[in-house]
Amino acid sequence: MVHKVFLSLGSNIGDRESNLIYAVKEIDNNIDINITGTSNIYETDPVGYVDQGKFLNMAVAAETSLAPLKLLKELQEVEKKLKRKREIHWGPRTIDIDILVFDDVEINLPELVIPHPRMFERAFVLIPLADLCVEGKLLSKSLHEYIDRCADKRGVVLYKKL
Ligand code: GSY
Repeated sequence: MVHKVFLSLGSNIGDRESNLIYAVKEIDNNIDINITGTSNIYETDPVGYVDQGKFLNMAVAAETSLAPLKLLKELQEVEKKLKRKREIHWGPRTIDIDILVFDDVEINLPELVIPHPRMFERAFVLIPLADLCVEGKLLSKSLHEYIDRCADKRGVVLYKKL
């Protein structure tokens, strides 16, 4: 069975754009994951721990035959390949890959919550995601209505059109 998923990617260490592109290629190289769309890349002010460099963020749409936890494991392997070091909780990272949406499934496990619990409060997630969604709609919600309410929306700037 093929599942439709949306992922969020972010990087604020090293060559941030190369980190994102490498991660997208690695994900697509997985025989069980097929990337069907990539958003533009945005430069974004850090949210949470703010004393760190700006992020580049993007979103991808993909199809996968993997179950949610198996998909999470494969994405964590990609993160490991990019030698992610997380010295500070919510601090700088080479790459962060989050599963935002998996079909219309709801999952509440200690290691995985879907839809991503904070996605509708974060413009750095929603603005790239809206690039991928017809009429900016996902899970019957208007992403632009949520973006309007996001405190971080002014900190999200188009960096590169893909
Ligand atoms: O949740 C992903 C990591 N992250 C980010 C991010 O990717 N972008 C921005 N702008 N702020 C962030 N804070 C955290 S934690």
